[in-house]
Amino acid sequence: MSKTFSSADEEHMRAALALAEDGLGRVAPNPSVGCIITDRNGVVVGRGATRPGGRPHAETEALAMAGGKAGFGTAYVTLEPCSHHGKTPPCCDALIAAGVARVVIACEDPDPRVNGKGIAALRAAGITVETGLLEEEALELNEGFILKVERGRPLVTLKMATSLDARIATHSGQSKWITGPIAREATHRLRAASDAIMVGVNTVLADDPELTCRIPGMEDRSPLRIIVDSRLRLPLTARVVVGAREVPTWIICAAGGQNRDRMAVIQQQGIELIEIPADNSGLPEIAAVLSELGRRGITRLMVEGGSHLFASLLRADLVDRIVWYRAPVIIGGDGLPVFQPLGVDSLDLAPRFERRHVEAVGEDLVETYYRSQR
Ligand code: AOF
Ligand code: ZN
Repeated sequence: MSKTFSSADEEHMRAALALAEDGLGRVAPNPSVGCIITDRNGVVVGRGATRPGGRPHAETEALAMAGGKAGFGTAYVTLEPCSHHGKTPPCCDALIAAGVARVVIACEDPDPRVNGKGIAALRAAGITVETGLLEEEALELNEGFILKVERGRPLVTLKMATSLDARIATHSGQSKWITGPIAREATHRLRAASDAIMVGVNTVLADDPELTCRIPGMEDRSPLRIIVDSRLRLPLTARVVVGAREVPTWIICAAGGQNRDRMAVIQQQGIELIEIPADNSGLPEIAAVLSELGRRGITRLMVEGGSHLFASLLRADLVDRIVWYRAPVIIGGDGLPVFQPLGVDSLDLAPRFERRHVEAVGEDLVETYYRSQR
């Protein structure tokens, strides 16, 4: 099916994608959608994006801004408009009522409540519907939402900052700072675009991180923090514990065998404790952890360390993306490696990634990798 879209169509869809991108990290469990509405003369009269928390939907926002000027116009949406009566009325009905003549959609909504029914409803109302404009970009933007719907787990992005030789600390444990300030700021931006940040307890013990977004003006965009702490070793003095009433914080521990008093004390700090059955090594089973996060509505998970958690995710083939900051410094083989052993016996079994992007950030380099098709 080849469709011809004009350069104006593409420009409007790009604008809609940019609106959607800004919502990443604050709309879960919903997808972040962008919508541009033009009037019958092709003049932009409405812009909208899914609001923080996931509602209202993008189309509602854009139609409200258009205020009656959408008649015979076009709506550009990054995701198929919804057709279900959820927590808000269907966006399809709103577009039909507003009298738009044409709807251009980047990609379909995999949510079984929608999944083609939105497109069908618009067409049944006599609206011209065209799909697939900038589809790849839209699929990439929605990957967290799509994975949650299709596999019941969030998009998993590993973020690491290492030396040139993939070390995260010296043999004495010194790790501050391997990469420079620009790379660190970029990390905070990535945090803002995530629904949750996850680390292993060893990372908290070693670095006592805050795991918040501290870019001036973006402090309210800190995501949920999750610490995998199988035996509840986290000290109550850790920054993530002390600040748990300001920034929501969950601890994931192994189910059963935990000290009940310790659990109660942790919960009293405002922390949500989640018990997950352990695997053979006594750690919460990682696939079950991700399923539980998906069930709780997380679509975009950023994992910031450490080397054990990275290795568990890689071993289970649950890594979708890697954002790797690399500093021009060499620590050597006695330093702490970014990955604990993976037990790779032959190269064809090693998890392989595709490089999508390389960029200089100050003195450092950031490389972005996507898991090859599996
Ligand atoms: C749209 N535009 O901006 C978004 C959509 O719980 P509800 O009622 O908010 O419905 C959530 C579902 O709506 C979600 O799973 C997805 O299918 C769709 N999200 N749809 O038309 C939007 N965010
Ligand atoms: Zn909707």
